[in-house]
Amino acid sequence: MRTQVAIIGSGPSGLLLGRLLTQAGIDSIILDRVDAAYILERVRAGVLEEGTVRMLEEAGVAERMRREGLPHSGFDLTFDGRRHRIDLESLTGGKKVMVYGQTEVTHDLLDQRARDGATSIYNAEDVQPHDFDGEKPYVTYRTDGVTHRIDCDFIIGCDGYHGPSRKAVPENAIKLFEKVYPFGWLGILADVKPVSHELIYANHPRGFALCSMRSLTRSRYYVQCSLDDKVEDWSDERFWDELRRRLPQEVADGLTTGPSFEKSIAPLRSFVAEPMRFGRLFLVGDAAHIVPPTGAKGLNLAVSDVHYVMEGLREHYLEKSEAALDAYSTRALARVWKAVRFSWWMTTMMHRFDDTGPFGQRIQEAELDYLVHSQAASASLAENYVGLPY
Ligand code: FAS
Ligand code: PHB
Repeated sequence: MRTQVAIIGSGPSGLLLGRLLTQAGIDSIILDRVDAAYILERVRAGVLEEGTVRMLEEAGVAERMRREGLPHSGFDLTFDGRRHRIDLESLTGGKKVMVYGQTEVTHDLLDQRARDGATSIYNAEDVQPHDFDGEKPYVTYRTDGVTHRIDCDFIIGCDGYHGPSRKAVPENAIKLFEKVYPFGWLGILADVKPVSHELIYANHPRGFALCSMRSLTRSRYYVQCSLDDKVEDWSDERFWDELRRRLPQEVADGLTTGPSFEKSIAPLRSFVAEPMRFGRLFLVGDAAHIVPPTGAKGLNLAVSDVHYVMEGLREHYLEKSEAALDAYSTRALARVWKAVRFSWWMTTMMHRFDDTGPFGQRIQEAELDYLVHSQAASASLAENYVGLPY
């Protein structure tokens, strides 16, 4: 088998890149170790930056998002029993974010790829990139016990943190940066009315909490939890009780509770691999970087990587230029590190660490008090949250 671009990973970055390549008349094959149904079961991100919305519109897959998505012009910070709104729209000269679940984005991209009739190979075992330091890279994989080979011009690793692409790079050719946070996020989905029309990020001595949503009738809530916790340790009753304790009374009093239909614990880490290109292998999205979800950056960074690598592939095939491909890693990493910093900063300000203690709590509250009363500080938070320019 042969294609121009072999994409490993059928998550949002692989699917979006595949769609943009199809629109440009460039052939691609997407491989994934699981199937589409499994991918759609994952509950992940909820907030899209304006740049992500633009990319989905460019890909021609924004119609349902425009119909069902929730444009948000601000969010609340709560701390010390107080509640303050960060007015994103006024602080950024009109920018907003779009609340529309990653699951829905993936669904829309999967439907589009099917309409395009482009090739995706699911349940592909032992996918491996080869010879990407030369001019003739190829990918191997196994299905039904038979090993197959795909010859290609480029391999794009959209295979997430645990995928084979980054791991195929020789150790002496890659530099890894990592910070693991000493807590996780316990998240639930429940078909109950969200407690607020916008998101609420809560700092509390008991730990962080986040009130989000997927629609006006489906809520997404998170509480910071111990890494020793297991989902079975958290009944719905315990979750709702803990969430109430971490919110100001007027918010807690307005909470609508109900049975959760999804409950999971995600570990938090900051991670960056440098560089993001190795000959004809390009790392995109979670394959190259991971951020704690506090700043709602993970999915959005994957999309800006797709923007940069697509510019390079378009120039290679349509303009016979290598400039944008050669610039990919530098351009992508410049934006990645700013988002990694912002996500680390928000996580550090909002969460309870083992050594936070009473002094650390006061420092966090003082930083938040300064932030919500300073136009300059709020504007800095807002411009990072809506997404820095590509
Ligand atoms: P993905 O991980 O989405 O996709 C990678 C794909 O590669 C998967 O389909 C996988 O099956 C495939 N793959 C892996 N190994 C393979 C192999 N060996 N062979 C073939 N295919 C392979 N971001 C936010 O902004 N907000 C959030 O709230 C948020 N919550 C998250 C919760 C969790 C539990 C996780 C893990 C991540 C969360 N993220 C969040 C980040 C997340 O949204 C990612 O940034 C986003 O999925 C990145 O997309 P991709 O780079 O496409 O990687
Ligand atoms: C979500 O809705 O899942 C979500 C929203 C904002 C975040 C993280 C997660 O910062």
